[in-house]
Amino acid sequence: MRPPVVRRRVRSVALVAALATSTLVASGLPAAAAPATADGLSLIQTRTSLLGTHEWFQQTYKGLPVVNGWYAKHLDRSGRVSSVTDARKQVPSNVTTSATVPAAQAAQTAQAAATKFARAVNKTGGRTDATQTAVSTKLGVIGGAGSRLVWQVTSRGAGGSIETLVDATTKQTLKVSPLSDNYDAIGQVFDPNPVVALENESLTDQDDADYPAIQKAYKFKLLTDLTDPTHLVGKWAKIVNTDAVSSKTHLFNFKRNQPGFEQVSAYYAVTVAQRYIRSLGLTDVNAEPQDLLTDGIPDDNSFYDPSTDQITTGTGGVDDAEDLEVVQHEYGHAVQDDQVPGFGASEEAGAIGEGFGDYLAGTLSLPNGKGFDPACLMDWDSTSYTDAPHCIRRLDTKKTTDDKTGEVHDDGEIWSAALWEINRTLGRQKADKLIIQSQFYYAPDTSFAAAANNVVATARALYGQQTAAKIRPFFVKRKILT
Ligand SMILES: [Ca+2]
Ligand SMILES: [Ca+2]
Ligand SMILES: [Ca+2]
Ligand SMILES: [Ca+2]
Ligand SMILES: [Zn+2]
Repeated sequence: MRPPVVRRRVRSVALVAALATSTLVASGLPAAAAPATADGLSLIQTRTSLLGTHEWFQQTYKGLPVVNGWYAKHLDRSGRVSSVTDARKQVPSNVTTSATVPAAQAAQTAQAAATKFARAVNKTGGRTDATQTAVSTKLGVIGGAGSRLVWQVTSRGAGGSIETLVDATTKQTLKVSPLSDNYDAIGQVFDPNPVVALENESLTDQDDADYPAIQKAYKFKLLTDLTDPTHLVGKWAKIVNTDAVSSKTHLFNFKRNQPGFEQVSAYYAVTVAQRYIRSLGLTDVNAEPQDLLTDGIPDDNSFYDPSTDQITTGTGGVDDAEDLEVVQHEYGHAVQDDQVPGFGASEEAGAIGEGFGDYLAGTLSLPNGKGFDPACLMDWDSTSYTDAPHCIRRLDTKKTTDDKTGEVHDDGEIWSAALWEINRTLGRQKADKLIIQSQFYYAPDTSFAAAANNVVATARALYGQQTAAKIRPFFVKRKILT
């Protein structure tokens, strides 16, 4: 539960002493009517910030929560109350606490009201499953004018969560309010791709058909961070196609034989990648809407163009954007280009670019790959041009610098193999944080050896000498370092 942002009033420090001694009297609340705790406040959370701690309390009335009744004490680092936030409501002492409307009836009333609300605001219009289902029904008291006992019902549906207040005496619906009011949409994707999802190496493109065997691979996913109410334009990804799809219902339900499918897939691939990078604490790494042009070329190829800062995906064989790993490989280039202007200005730097793109796709697929050959890349796109098992490249080759061919994708396997072993040894998040952080120090024309030294130095700075010593041998094994 989170206290509401609005309605907080911060009192001056001068008032703190008075509140501390006779809090309820000072605020005009009935001091006698709060048996649950001495002062009618129940501690719900304590947070530590840079300047002290913040104790948040739920206001109670005869043991029941007061809806939107909050109180917080802000303590400085020496433990002294520096200010309080008082968002309590007045509740007269004659408000009843025994409901005449049973919980089940209240839940039913709330579900109906919430479903009607969801349809009215067009959050779920056109969907067959607009229905809201009650997931929690609790007694509470609303304060202020019209103070009374209510059932506080939280319901959930495809369009999000809704809170409904039902009068516990008259069964009247008092208030319906969305708890998750944002532009998040829902769309279907393959995650990370059908070969991995269905663990089936015999699936083929079949000329972009939506055939029965592949339909089991569709997954509904939340399309988060949208900033446009109807288009796939958000904080981290932006579809720039001239045939960009739109939806007024927050539902982007396309099959793979429709161009909208690649658009949803690319939007999703980039947004989850950026959100993951941010979750590592790296909040300034290509932190902008990534332009995405899907089905932009007929070739069986995709690319990131640093001069336009755009990713373009092709339609040769399997449409490239149907495979999250293709999009995320390209996003790897966009990430490095954002960290180091002009990155890739030498053959080895170019190979590091390809190796990191592969690595990023591989590490992002780990949670959803169910352990099905996680070192194999672009398992679905590559069904068009490889024999089973279908991998454009792998993260676990035995390559060393002795195997260099001068072709950046081939040589990228030398780099990605070292990164992958770091990932398998340190764990995914620890390794990813280290590797992406290290890239800030790369020169645009770096060498394998210089970049490897950056990774080791970054490991030392982030995690200490032991970890640095643990990962260095992976570069030695590849003859990148001696
Ligand atoms: Ca397609
Ligand atoms: Ca960029
Ligand atoms: Ca393709
Ligand atoms: Ca894969
Ligand atoms: Zn590439």
